[in-house]
Amino acid sequence: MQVLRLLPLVLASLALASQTPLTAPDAERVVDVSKEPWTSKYGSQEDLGYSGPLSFSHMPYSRCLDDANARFDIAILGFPFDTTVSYRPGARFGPYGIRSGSRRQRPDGWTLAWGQSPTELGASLIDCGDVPLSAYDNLKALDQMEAAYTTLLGRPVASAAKATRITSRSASLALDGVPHPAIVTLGGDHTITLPILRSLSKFYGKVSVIHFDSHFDTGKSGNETGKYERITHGSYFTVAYEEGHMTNRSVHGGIRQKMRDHLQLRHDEDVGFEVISAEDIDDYGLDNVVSAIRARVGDTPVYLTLDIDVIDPAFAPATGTPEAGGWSVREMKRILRGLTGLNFVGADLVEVAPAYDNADVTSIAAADLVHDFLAMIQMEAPPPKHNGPFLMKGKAEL
Ligand SMILES: [Mn+2]
Repeated sequence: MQVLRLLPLVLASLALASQTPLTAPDAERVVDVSKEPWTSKYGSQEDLGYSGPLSFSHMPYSRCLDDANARFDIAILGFPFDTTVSYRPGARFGPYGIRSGSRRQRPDGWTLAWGQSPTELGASLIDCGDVPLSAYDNLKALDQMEAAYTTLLGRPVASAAKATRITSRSASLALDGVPHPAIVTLGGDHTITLPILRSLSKFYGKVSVIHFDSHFDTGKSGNETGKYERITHGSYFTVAYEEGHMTNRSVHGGIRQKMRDHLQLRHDEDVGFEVISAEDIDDYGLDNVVSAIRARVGDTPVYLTLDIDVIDPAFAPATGTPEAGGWSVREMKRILRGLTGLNFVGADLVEVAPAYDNADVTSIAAADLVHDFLAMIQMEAPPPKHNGPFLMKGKAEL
């Protein structure tokens, strides 16, 4: 008890001590890090796979909306939003989960499948953090997402227009003829794609959407519903099409949801989509699926959006509306490689809800797919097949 009575006195004297200014000579002391015990003996304070602040793949991190000096060609951006879901909530933790799943990745990670790493391809990469979104007012949150996305799209790029594929493509497609950064957004429930399309159309006009998902997401928005209810993670594409942000050359891949009736297909076509089902990969083969997607979007500006529920729940259980019978992660990765060289102006990965995960499998798969996005949107053409050890036999070097 005696000690407790003395505690306020001790705390007060500690506070006083911490307010005492450093003496001038110490404040001006020049520090040579290289001669200090840590650096001289062990080198730099490097992040390990399981340590460091949580940025995507240990990229440089900045709160870009606040930081006018942040310069980048490709930005990772988190939209922690999940208040328009129809089944299990939790995707507001998606950006955290995907970053967490990326801890063993680095942006210079080189793979046999790509024969490249995202950093080798030249674009300047940054993680711009998460946007603080209203969890109570969906219309406000949609406006916040559009404002944030438009802010970053309007920022000057880091590289000269002709220096990288990503900046030269952006300059050639943009309505103002100037290169704009590419943003890879981590969702969030799928409604986040609506404010993104609203923003992109200001810079590029109408875009075609490549949409990987087990669900159509082209539900009728319905005039009979209220202003909040009409925009959900199952209807946002209808709203985006009606508002004029999309071409009629979009395509779904991996669809397998149960429909109310076949008329849903007609409405899907009316809002600009062609359907590739989950089973088409067996009936037509993976290469034909890739060719069909490429032919569909052609040379239009392309936005890629991937709902993690396109992947079979065996590989990615942590999502809001799981559907059995999906593609494997390896199949999805192969399709993404096949799409390299299209006119990508941005991409997102959505609907990761880490609370339903087991041993981080969904987060790790999602982070790996985002790593693939970073190569896919930069390279000129798909990497050659079998760019692996079998072809290297008998070769002195790559
Ligand atoms: Mn879905």
